[in-house]
Amino acid sequence: MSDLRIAVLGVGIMGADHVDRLSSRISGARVTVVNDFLTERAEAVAADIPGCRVISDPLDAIADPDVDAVVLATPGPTHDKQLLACLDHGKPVLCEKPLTTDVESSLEVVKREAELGKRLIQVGFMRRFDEEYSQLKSLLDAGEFGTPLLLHCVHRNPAVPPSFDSSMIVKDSLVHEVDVTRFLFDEEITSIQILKPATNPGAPEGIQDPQIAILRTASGKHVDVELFVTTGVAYEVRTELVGETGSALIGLDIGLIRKGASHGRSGSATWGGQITPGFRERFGRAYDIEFQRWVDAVRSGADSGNYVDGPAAWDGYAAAAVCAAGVESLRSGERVDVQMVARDSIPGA
Ligand code: ISE
Repeated sequence: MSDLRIAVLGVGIMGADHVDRLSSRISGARVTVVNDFLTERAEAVAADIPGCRVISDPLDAIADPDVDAVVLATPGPTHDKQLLACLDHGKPVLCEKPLTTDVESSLEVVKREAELGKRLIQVGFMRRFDEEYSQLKSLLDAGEFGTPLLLHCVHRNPAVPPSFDSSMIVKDSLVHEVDVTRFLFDEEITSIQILKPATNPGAPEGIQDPQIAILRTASGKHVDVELFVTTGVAYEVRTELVGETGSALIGLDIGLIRKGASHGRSGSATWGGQITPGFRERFGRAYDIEFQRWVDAVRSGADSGNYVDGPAAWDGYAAAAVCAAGVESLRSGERVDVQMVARDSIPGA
């Protein structure tokens, strides 16, 4: 079978990383087209990839006959148009979160895909492919903790881009715990409340950081998340699941543990390891697994019409609905119910 020919749209840090992984670590695929709103940036990326061209209009890149499938790493506000173009051309797409930036357009995308009777859209919630999250999910599904009851999550970033405001902490950072909750518990989130503790004096003026998010699921399970994105330290993402018969904790970054004298001197024993500097390092392997599984699913999708192996358009819509309620709670301080249509009201979703 010939290699899947992929267009990568958006080659900032994340998209350029994806071009690199598709070109060096993923089998069965090659990048034939890149696009970016900064043409020079796209040209610099294409120059390193044999057989890769720049197409300056994103919709032309999607339509190009030399493209079988698309990776979207473009800014969120452009996603709805680009996703609809992928659906119009029947091209499978791996879309970095968010699916789209508002609930209505996310629902529109879900409906349009369902009308086609094919599953073409995968959403880039990479944590589902991380080995520790996968292990936790397998233990949970095997009943190792009895009935799952609670999740305690920590999501800390050393810093965020200057464009980040308080609502981005919900839409760009908390969105991962929203997806993790739905993935681990296999149920929808029905309400959310954002608490606003005293802010970090080191955070940029006007940003509510840290935040505490309290989620409640359809069966009444409780999830709490500490979001703190200006720690100045390193990247820390931890999840503790508490169940009826036990608990498990992942994301401890326990690398090298060293005991004994250091530097040849006695009496100066050390213990501990490195903390991951950023999400690209922490989840690098998860991204590789995600991309390999997506490429394999797309290459074998024609018979079944399913070109997805992972979170789908519905998961992107559900995350958008929870985050919209989260932004509302950030404003009001109240608990806000999540507004979603029933999944079975959209046949095929
Ligand atoms: C970023 O976009 C990510 O997806 C990271 O995983 C998350 O930790 C960070 O807060 C986001 O800004």
